[in-house]
Amino acid sequence: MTDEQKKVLEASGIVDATDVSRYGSGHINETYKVETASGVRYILQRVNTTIFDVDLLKTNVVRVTEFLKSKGVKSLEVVGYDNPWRIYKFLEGYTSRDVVSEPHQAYDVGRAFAKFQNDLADIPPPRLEDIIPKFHDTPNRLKQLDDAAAKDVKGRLQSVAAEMAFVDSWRKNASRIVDLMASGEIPERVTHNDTKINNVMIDANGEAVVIDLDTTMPGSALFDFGDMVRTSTAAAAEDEADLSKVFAKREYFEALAKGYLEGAKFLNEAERANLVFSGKLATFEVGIRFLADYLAGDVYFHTKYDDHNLVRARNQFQMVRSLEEQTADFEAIVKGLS
Ligand code: ADP
Ligand code: GN1
Ligand code: MG
Repeated sequence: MTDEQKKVLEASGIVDATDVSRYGSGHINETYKVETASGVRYILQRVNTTIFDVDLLKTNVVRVTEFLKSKGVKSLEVVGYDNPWRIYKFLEGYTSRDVVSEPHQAYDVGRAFAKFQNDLADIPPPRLEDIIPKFHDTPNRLKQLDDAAAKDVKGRLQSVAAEMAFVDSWRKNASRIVDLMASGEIPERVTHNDTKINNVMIDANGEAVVIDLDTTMPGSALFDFGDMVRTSTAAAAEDEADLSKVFAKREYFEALAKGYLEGAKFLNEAERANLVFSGKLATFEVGIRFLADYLAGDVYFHTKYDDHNLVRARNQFQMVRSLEEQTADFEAIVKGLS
């Protein structure tokens, strides 16, 4: 444990820490597990200040967790904030995973995020802060990719011609959800915006707690569902390099959609009609963000090796292809569940 970590823990009254070790597989913050002499454990995080305004983020996280607590909904428990650090109680008995291995796990994820959206639908005003503006504005994400390609700071552009060609073939689809939001056909809701599978923790009884609340802000339910499709229907991890292992599994999609639709009774027709599309678009969007970061020199997502972001981007584009191939089948599943 560093002196800084010790000081931060002590400022929150944690004076008996015995060990602080890196934890989890998040791409943004530095997460540590804290052990103490009394046996009580904590999560200590160094919030990524190049991405987040910690004070703004704290405003949303505290409002969201306190509102959920007031409703008796189990959520993250904030112990303290000490910019750029924060401490949560460790969720004992709950685990998160990076890939589904049984359909019921996808069902649990769908149910958990539908409940999360439901629980927050009546959070009192004011509107939550836009923590990262244009977070799910896919045309803006394309612009960021194009800017990174134009700059090509690492001279990597020539090696990604096939990926850029795939992006070009998909550009026409990028604005559909932002356009439907602008026209009012798709409503703004309080959404999580980062519903990847390891942002939900589940106990032995299937009870879920939604974590990583940093991007909980106004958004579209479709990007929440889309990111669930991206991560909870995948047969392999998002950085699996062997593309023959990368595809969306029908039985996981069916379980996920069932779990989500059982809880998300509030969806309107336009939202329902775009559920399957949202999976493709959210996966495409993350793919272009990984590719843009690869071109920009790996400055946003944590990486473990040189081409990590490129491997992730290829993987995501393969998932888009797999979701495209199964579109008619997945549409039939959603219809059958509605
Ligand atoms: P990032 O923003 O970097 O993704 P997260 O907040 O998602 O960071 O935390 C990373 C990982 O740490 C999670 O996927 C989860 O496994 C673990 N984690 C986070 N908060 C808790 C908690 N309160 N209790 C136990 N584990 C947690
Ligand atoms: C990041 O923080 P984490 O690892 O849960 C990212 C998401 C991406 C995801 C891709 C704030 O999520 O938007 O979809 O990586 N979070 C932020 O795996 O950018
Ligand atoms: Mg996370």
